[in-house]
Amino acid sequence: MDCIFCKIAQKQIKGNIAFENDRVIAFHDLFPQAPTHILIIPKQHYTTLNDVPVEQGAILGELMTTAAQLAKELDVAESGYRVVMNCNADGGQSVYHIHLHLLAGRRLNWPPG
Ligand code: DGP
Repeated sequence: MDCIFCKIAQKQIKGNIAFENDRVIAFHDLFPQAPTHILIIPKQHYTTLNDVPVEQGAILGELMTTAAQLAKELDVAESGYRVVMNCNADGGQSVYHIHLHLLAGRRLNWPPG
């Protein structure tokens, strides 16, 4: 499968890795939209959020708790941060391997564009 994030997870392409365990890997976004912009992905390929079976939903919780842990380590947990998962075209998804964005380090606007 020709998936750039699978290749990063499998170390076929170099990523600036912030965290890794058996199930998830987190790396810095190539085109950061904030001073801190990390992508947290499952190592297993799911194309969109729609493709995660309910019985495998625990991985989504792990993406979130990994984001919170990274926010603490990067000292942005108290100042604040945003976690976002875009889904399909109207959601702004451009890479079709699910990923949670962790954005921090500046005041983020709401509503998003
Ligand atoms: P989204 O639009 O939600 O699918 O976000 C995809 C993000 O992935 C976007 O912020 C840019 C980032 N990105 C795209 N290609 C690469 C890559 O090869 N390496 C890294 N680290 N990030 C990438």
